[in-house]
Amino acid sequence: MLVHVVLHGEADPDDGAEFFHLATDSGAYVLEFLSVQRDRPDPATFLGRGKVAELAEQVSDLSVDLVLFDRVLSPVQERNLERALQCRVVDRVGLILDIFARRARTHEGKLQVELAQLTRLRTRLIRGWTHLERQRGGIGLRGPGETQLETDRRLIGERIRSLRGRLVKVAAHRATQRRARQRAPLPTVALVGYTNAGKSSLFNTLTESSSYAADHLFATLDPAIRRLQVAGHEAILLADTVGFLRDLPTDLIAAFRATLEEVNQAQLLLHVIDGSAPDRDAQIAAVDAVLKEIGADGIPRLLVLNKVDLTGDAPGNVYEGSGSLMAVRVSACSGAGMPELLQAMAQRVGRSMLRAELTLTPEEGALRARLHRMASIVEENFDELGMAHLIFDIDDLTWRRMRAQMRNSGCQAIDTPPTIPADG
Ligand SMILES: Nc1nc2c(ncn2[C@@H]2O[C@H](COP(=O)(O)OP(=O)(O)O)[C@@H](O)[C@H]2O)c(=O)[nH]1
Ligand SMILES: [Mg+2]
Repeated sequence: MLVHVVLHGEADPDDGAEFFHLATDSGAYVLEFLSVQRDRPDPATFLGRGKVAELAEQVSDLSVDLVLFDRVLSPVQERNLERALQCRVVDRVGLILDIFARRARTHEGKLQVELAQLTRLRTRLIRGWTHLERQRGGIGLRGPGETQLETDRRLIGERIRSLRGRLVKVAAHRATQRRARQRAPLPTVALVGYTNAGKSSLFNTLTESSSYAADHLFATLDPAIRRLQVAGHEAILLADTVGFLRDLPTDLIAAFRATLEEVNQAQLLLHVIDGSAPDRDAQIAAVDAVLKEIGADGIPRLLVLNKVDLTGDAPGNVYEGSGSLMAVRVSACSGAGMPELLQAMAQRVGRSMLRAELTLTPEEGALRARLHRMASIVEENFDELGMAHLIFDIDDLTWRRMRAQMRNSGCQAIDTPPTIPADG
């Protein structure tokens, strides 16, 4: 059950649409969405007594597992509400942290999210809390913090101290990590933008519309990273990221930035914009400001104006007066504009591909393994002497490097016909 509270005299920019989106993004199955008007928050239960009783009845009638509040609740309010409703209650901060917990990929991001979860938990860990079974409604309990739920405050305090110490060290080593990241096997493109802009939808549509070759190397990657292939270009890794939010609670800002830390390793950012949002210019400015704060403002950016099916704009490229590409208009839902977007991405980051052939002796197993990792094998045959004949597509830069190494190490590999551009 979602409870959206509108306080008297406060603007309600979207009638709870963002909240609804966050809840479903986090995996909630929404049985009921309530919008409640109130003059001011009640210190004990946020809502008035009558309203709480009404909610309790609905919770029991609908067998609700979890009540999500689109507000920041104090520990006391949260506890009182849980008692009155006989059900877990998670506030806006808990919900956002849940999303961050699932999205944090870098070491620093995970540490920051865990720190934020535990700091909150410490103030909320009160005896009697366990009257609620913890398996009911997982939201707010997932992520690195969840294993700590049953431990006591002292242990949490120790863990928090240790996390802080580790974060200091991580920050000190960040420069080294950046260097290591530049050795990523494929160019990475990250989707950034306001929550609800359509990043995840675009992520799915793009990876489906490209000639995506499922392969084992990437099958084990994070579900928010996928490999995509544009004909004639080297594959690209596409990363979905956590969305930017309105009124992000201040104690979550560090966790939010750290969750986006991986954006810094991308070669290109696709800034996804909900072209139909009335406040889209404010959203664009907010995203730009955050990118600057996390030091990602130097990364090339391509604007993607999404939801053309709603705005009625024609899909495709939008050029500046000077003739350079400014944005691509698309619809993640209908797929309109995808070919243009894939092309624009590949042109900016994808290296061109070659088709090459090699014959390797049985002793050159290491090289063969390397080719299997770095190239996409088109054909492989072994003759009676154990010689492996390979035909493969590889990006031209990697191939030039490998050939130079092969030459230097006196490799026996025979390079049969000259390499030709691959047709993808
Ligand atoms: N009409 C329309 N709706 C879209 C489009 N792309 C995304 N949406 C909807 O916008 C909402 C947010 O999409 P999502 O991909 O989850 O946004 P994210 O928060 O940026 O990841 C969902 O309800 C989508 O169905 C589009 O091209 N057209
Ligand atoms: Mg998303």
